[in-house]
Amino acid sequence: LAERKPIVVFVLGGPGSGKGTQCANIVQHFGYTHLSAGDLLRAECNSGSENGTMIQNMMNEGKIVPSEVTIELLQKAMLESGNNKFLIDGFPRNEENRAAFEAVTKIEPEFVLFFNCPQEEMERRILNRNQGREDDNIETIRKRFKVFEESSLPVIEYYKARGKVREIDAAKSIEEVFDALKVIFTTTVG
Ligand code: UP5
Ligand code: MG
Repeated sequence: LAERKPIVVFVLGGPGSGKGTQCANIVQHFGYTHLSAGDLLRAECNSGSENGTMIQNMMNEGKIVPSEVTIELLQKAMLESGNNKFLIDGFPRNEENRAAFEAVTKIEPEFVLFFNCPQEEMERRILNRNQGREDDNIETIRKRFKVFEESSLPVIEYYKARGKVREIDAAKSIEEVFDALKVIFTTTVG
């Protein structure tokens, strides 16, 4: 996979910050393939895989699934996509995810998008989403916020220290957020 020199952008931000919504916009305009780690894990559960129950239980608790599982799914999706430009949405979620992805794939992200959004707004959005996600209940939402603050923010700090983070004010409207993203994608990579 590394030999193909893929362009990888990590799309990070709290639960409900708008990662999936904006990745769909970026795909339309800039020809990336969108890989949501959460969506891949949900599909793995629904496929009846041997890990399905474990994944489901962890997601219902807002916990981070072991990185071997997630990285395997991401690598497979990248290879099968036939594309060489990827938005990896919602991964890496902790330091271990980050280090394992780098060690296994030898891929470093081009840059890292950080969707910064106040918690009250993210909570409102998730509670309004109504897509039947089992983790979209208030107890699990609170656990997801806690895991984000404790485990995922440090990953963003890691990349900030390396000058790789492009921060977005994700509290704005969908259109305004996409305008800001267009500037980043037209000035940073093709
Ligand atoms: N919306 C979007 N943008 C808006 C805007 N600017 N203004 C107003 N409304 C806006 O958006 C959420 C809702 O808000 C939608 O209704 C949208 O219309 C509206 P969405 O784009 O879906 O937000 P997103 O950031 O994608 O939220 P999501 O809930 O998917 O984020 P999470 O990070 O919580 O979920 P994910 O699927 O990535 O992970 C779920 C779980 O999987 C994790 O908790 C974890 O248990 C597990 N997981 C792992 O273990 N490992 C991984 O690597 C990844 C996931
Ligand atoms: Mg999402």
